[in-house]
Amino acid sequence: MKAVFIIENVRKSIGGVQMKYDFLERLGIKKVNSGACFGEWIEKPEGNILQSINPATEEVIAEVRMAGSQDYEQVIEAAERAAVILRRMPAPKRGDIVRDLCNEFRRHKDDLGRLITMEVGKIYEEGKGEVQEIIDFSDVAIGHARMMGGRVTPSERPGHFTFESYDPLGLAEEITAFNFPQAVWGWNTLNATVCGDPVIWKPSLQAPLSAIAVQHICNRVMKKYSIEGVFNLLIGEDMIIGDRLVKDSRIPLVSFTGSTAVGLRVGSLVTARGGECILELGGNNALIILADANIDLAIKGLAFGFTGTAKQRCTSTSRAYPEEDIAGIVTDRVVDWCKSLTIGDPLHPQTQMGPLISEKARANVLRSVQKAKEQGGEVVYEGKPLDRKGFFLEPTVIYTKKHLSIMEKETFGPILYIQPIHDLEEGIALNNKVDQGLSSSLFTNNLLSAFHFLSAEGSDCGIRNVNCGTSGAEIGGAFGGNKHTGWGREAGGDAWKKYCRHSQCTINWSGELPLSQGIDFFKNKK
Ligand code: UN1
Repeated sequence: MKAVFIIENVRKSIGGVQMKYDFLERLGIKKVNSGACFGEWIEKPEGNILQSINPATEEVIAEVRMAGSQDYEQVIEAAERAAVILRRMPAPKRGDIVRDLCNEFRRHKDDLGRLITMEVGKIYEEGKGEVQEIIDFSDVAIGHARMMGGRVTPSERPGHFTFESYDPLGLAEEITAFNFPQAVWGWNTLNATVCGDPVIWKPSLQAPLSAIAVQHICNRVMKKYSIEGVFNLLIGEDMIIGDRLVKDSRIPLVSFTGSTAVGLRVGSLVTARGGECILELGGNNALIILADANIDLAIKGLAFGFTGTAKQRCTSTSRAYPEEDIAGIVTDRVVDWCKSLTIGDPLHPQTQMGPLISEKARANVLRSVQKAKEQGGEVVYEGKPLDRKGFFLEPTVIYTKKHLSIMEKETFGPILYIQPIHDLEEGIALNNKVDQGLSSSLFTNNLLSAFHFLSAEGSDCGIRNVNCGTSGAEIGGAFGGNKHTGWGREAGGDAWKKYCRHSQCTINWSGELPLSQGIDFFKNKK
């Protein structure tokens, strides 16, 4: 690959046509960046050089010098020192840090969104949406900082007072994927911060600049507080940095987002050393459409679900199950959508779908299409790679009357399977048939069907929607999946508790020592 540095164009361009890229400078991105930081950048980390590639142009945006073993130790030690300071800081004060961060994210939303677009290829609208997730979640986290109390429970013993207490856990490590290169850091970090845990972030090697830009923001905010080591970055190879982070018993909590295969291995390594995990792994999400549904809505839900973000969300829609009577019309409308879809430069305001992250990702989708054909799937719309630079691939739609084993596998790229169903029961059974259990949708205007789907006998996924698509969850709610999609929740709901040490506390002010369960241990000694 020819290394044409976009970042060099920035310098050449001052006053010239390439000025649109000057946002990279505003975000602190240089031609060669350090990939190790604990508030201060480690100037020359000892790891190899990593190139960040724009998947829409195949140009190198900038380079990163990755972290090595010495850098690792320096960062973890700074984080340990910060843990002592955060532990003493009242939670509402930790909320102030999040508020300051949030203000910076608001200020830089467009620039950060543009960087996401440039580095991972999602359209600018969605790039900004991702930053908005951090802003939205900041509000939730700031609220937690004043609200995250435990319950006071009535004691069974006279003169006793019992309550739950949530205290800082210690260090939290976050290993994130390319497809949400900032937001997933955001949910985890903002919860961790208000709970009092310094964070060590190992971002995807396919999106290092997004992480560096975020780290610059964190550094600026933390200068005001004169504390190092609260927000830390280690960009490094899996075998050098990732493996070490996962096995490091100084880090009690590991939040991992990525494939099921890797996630299950991370989970077993972390639990084997007594650590705790939040795992957000593969999705393979289904959308059921009953004959009574508003078809226009369902098609919109499907369209965003399988072509939004080039179907590279964990929540993207892979499988559509329309009732038999409407299967033909649903298929035709999905094909019409594919024909009308604007694919191209993700920075262009008209574009609806940008490139996939890499050539490997594109080849992987084409392989899945091939397998679906071999298994008897009928290709009703066959996506071709675009004849231009960049990893662009049109969507593919496969129609099948029977379940295909390829439908049990998540393909991270634009492929949709459509299988007609007899009724809701069959739709739910097929929805639940796969190992993954992240998101699910039902489109219907029938109240009974809606509640059935949302009941214990309905969808078994962590996210269950009626009349809205599988992707694009609001972040005030708990985010995560069941079965092979993961353990635990991130973002809203009760997810914050996972970042805390949990204690049940009792104070006895009775002057006696009554035992619980009514045990009279001292009856012979009165
Ligand atoms: C992911 O794809 O890893 O619900 C996260 C959504 C987004 C988050 C997706 N809020 O689609």
